[in-house]
Amino acid sequence: MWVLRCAQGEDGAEGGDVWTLNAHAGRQTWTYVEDDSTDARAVRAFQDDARAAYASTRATVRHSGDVFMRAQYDGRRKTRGVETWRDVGASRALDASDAEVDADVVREAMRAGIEYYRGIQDDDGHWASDYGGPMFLMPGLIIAAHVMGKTEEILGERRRAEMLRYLENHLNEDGGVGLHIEGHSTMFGTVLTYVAMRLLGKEADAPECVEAREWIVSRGGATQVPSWGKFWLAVLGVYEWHGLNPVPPECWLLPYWLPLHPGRYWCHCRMVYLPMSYLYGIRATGKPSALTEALKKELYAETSYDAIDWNRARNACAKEDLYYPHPWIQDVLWASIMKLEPFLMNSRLRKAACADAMRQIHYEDENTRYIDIGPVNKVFNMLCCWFEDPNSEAVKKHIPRVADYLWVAEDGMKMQGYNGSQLWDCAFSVQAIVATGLADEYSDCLRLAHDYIDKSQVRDDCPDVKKWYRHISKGAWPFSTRDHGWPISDCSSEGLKAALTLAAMDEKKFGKAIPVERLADCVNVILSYQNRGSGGWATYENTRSYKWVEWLNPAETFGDIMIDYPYVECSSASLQALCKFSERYPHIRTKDIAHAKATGRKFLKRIQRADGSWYGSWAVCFTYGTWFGVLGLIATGSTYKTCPALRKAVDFLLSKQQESGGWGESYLSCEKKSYHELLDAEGKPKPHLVNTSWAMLALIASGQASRDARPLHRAARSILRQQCENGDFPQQSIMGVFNANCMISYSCYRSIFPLWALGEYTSKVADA
Ligand code: LAN
Repeated sequence: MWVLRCAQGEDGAEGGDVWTLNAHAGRQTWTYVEDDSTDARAVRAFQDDARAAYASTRATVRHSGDVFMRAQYDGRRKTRGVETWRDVGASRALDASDAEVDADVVREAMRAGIEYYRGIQDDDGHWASDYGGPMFLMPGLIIAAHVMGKTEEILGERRRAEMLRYLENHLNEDGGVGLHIEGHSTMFGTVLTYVAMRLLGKEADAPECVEAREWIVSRGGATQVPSWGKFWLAVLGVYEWHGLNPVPPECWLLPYWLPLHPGRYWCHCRMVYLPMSYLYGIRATGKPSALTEALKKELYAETSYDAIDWNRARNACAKEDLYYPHPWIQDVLWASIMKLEPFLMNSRLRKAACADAMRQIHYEDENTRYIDIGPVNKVFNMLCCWFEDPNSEAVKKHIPRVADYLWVAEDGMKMQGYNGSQLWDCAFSVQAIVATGLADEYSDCLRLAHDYIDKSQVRDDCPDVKKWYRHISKGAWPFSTRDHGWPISDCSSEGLKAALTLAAMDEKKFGKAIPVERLADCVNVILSYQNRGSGGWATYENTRSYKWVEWLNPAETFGDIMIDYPYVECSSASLQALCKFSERYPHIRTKDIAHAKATGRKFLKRIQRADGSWYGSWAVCFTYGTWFGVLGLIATGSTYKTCPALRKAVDFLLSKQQESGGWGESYLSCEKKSYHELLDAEGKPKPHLVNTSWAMLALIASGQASRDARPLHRAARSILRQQCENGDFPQQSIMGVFNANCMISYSCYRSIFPLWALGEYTSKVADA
């Protein structure tokens, strides 16, 4: 089924040609369609407005996520109920008072919110949304397509035009580009964007290129780019391989008992360094061309390319990019391996190691239906397959799956951080809508969502899991789609929580419950994820090695990437899911769940900070972590009266409430690991709908309503005040994060969490 959404045609194109989004079993693909129907014309007119509005606000709010990702939602909006809430709600909600908000007002606001949100639900039951943010992903794809000589086939003219628009839109005022859309300029972002713009056809003397080049060269040139940037440049043929620290594929042949074995790394790290090691092992380099020769001249500060000191370049990194500086031990290690490299290069060992890496790459491709675990290894794996055999079936299967990562919005076409956040958003959406108490009115929407949850559960393990360093996945839920299939602890848990919620509702209205055997499979996965040592849960696998392995982290821009650490989010979600399951099926895995509860609870308490908060690793930041911490404690038996840890957490949250009644946290909290208030242009605290909702959800769960409901009334007002006339909520600054330093957009959060918080507000506060 084709869905017309934000359409972004070529400037000046005739008729109603539009970008359309196709969603099937969660797979999202954007296609440019020539269409002259009235609908298409209307959508095109709408997209032109959105783009113009975006372009005009960009100058002033350049890096604030405030203006992004609004327009794509309006294609199918429904407006029933909106006027009512405006009339009844806004005027009363706006006055700043501590009094309870009238229940009818809240209900009308929630209705308007759900009406809007269900209008953008896809026919397969999930909510498609923009999962962009990082700026270092798309250039890799553009470089790969160029090296493969398949720019036309992989990117095409329409995509290239939108990609160029996107890159230009995210140039900072100083001419550079950040690691992510809201970040300060970095060498990584700027060099890769520069190369991408040039490969997309922009001339070196275009003003955007001149400015970006100036940014690069004035800071020492592309030798200062972090190691992942160096790697891409080497593949393109505009950087020398001996100017890179080694990535020897032989490390895969080490015995697994070594804590340093790559099979023990965090799966994202492992899956990126795997194809990198193959490409490094064969020194995979694109053909030289006039353009690559030109780039060799443009990117560097030295008088000529031949004058570059590659040995010095190996460890060079611009200060703007340095988040995790190499410890000296790494420099010693790489220098020693560099000495061995000439002997390894054409050896039989190298051949065997590359063959082994290639087998693992094919395994990953086949078990994710060529989507791969993430956008980085997707592109590297495709390139490996091409270097192995440019005419292979593998290359043919890879190319159509590029579309799964591309998203069009008013800022242009971007490469997303994953193939979407489908299951994750859907599982939260179900819980949020049910919490509003309006489920009966929106049973059609929940029934569809139920279908998505049902269909996206992973039904089997991958073959020979141990041999390929994989964890079990039968019964798990993925973050995005079943096709992708990598299991995750908290996605499984939120999937299970949503499934259990729906299973308790009328089957005739809300769809058939998932059979208990399949829910028990999920419980089995969640239990298997708990780490014996810490008692906590990591993301995709168990923690397989020690924290000190982080010394080997070669990626200067990312922190905490080497092993899969236990996190408050994953642990709390797992505990909540296990407890919810136990309530409903007290006789299944009783002992195991009781043990997990007791040890998991200890873990949560142990990692709570002295100020009562928890650091959130996957969204901004302490409000997010503390929401999980609080719900985990409550699920495992805490009450405000009996648990000092819970009381401390509540005090922490209350201490951060702004005068406006909301909470607002800056992404700097993630980077700096201390609480940073979100500020407006004048430096005053600014509320964020999503932070406000997390704080509210935690406080309400702790029983705040019966102690002192006034902070909750003020928080509810803050949310209501910000709702848009059409029932939507504004997209505010970026809320997702990974590896402490890179931000990523969760565009559905602005709908899900305010609804959820208002829902809990009406039920719990009214009851108190
Ligand atoms: C994600 C997205 C989802 C996220 C949650 C489920 C929300 C979290 O609770 C656990 C971690 C997880 C699964 C997660 C890990 C890191 C990911 C995969 C991402 C943030 C999406 C993109 C990111 C990935 C590492 C980006 C590619 C970049 C590299 C540095 C390899």
